Amino acid sequence: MQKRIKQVEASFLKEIAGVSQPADLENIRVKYLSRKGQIARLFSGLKDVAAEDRPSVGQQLNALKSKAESIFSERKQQFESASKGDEDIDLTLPGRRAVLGHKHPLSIVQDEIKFIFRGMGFRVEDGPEIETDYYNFEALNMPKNHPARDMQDTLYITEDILLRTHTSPVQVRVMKSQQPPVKIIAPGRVYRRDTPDASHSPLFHQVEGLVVDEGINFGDLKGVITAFAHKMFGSDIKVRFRPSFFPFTEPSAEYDFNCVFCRGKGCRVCKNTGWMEISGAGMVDPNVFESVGYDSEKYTGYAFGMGVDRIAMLKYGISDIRLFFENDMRFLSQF
Ligand code: 2NL
Repeated sequence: MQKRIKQVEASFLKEIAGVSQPADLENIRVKYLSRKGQIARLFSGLKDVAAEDRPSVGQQLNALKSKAESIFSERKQQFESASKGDEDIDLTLPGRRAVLGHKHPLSIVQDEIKFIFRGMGFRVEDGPEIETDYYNFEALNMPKNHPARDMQDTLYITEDILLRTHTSPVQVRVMKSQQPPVKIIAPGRVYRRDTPDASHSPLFHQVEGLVVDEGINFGDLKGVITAFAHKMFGSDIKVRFRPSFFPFTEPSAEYDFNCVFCRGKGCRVCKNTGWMEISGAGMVDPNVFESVGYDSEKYTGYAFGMGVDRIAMLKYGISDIRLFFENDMRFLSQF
């Protein structure tokens, strides 16, 4: 009897493992688990077992029966869940069109700026948005209590940790880690404590450029900024530089492009001047070179800034910077 139980169990397990379609499963159910199946027949044979062995053989039979039933229902469920999927899919339905996203207008413009400068041999660098006072101010010739720090309203995290107010700290980090020649741009988010209005946002985007080598001069700076203006807005756009002051450059300048709407003729947007202020630039102050460990007798360099948000506003004719940050799909889907 014991031997019969083992045989039935072994052949049940073998057959159920080999099942490949629901009909096979039904055959196995009939063969083993039905009222006249092999397991039921084993139970019928129990009466011929010696009385003293009957309880233990009965137990073995019960164990076989419940094991076979649970393996059977597990297999049955596997088949049902596999076939259910097919029944739910109507293969004649047209497919769903995937909704494709696209770049944010600021990313489009930032990528274009990067492309133009890469084409002139600049490498693109980035760095942390949370900075220390040292990298954001101190190394840029703005010691504590320097009046120039009032020019920027800074968002502080602690007395020494802040949200960068420009991407210059990226350039400071690059200069501290490598000797000239350096030819880089640093694009990214910057932060100022400003009340938002049509032309101010506490978060905006900047690209700064830095070139350091022997014999770099202001003419190189003018050439690069002019080439950028031509590639970005067209070769009829003129560029002019006006004297200015920044603690980190000497001499310093602010630079203007011809108004991109009237191309310099004068219109409402440029208040009939024909010019639009873009940003600032200059020759890197020797004090900055000293704080990063460059020989300021041997090397000279220029640096410049530009506002990505402002350039994007000019390119697309957008009059309110806040539109870039509201994530209104009616605005964003136009780009
Ligand atoms: C502006 C325009 C500017 C720089 C940024 C710079 C960076 C290093 C050294 C020297 Cl690491 N200068 N950047 C220079 C001139 C202007 O940004 O209007 N800033 C207030």
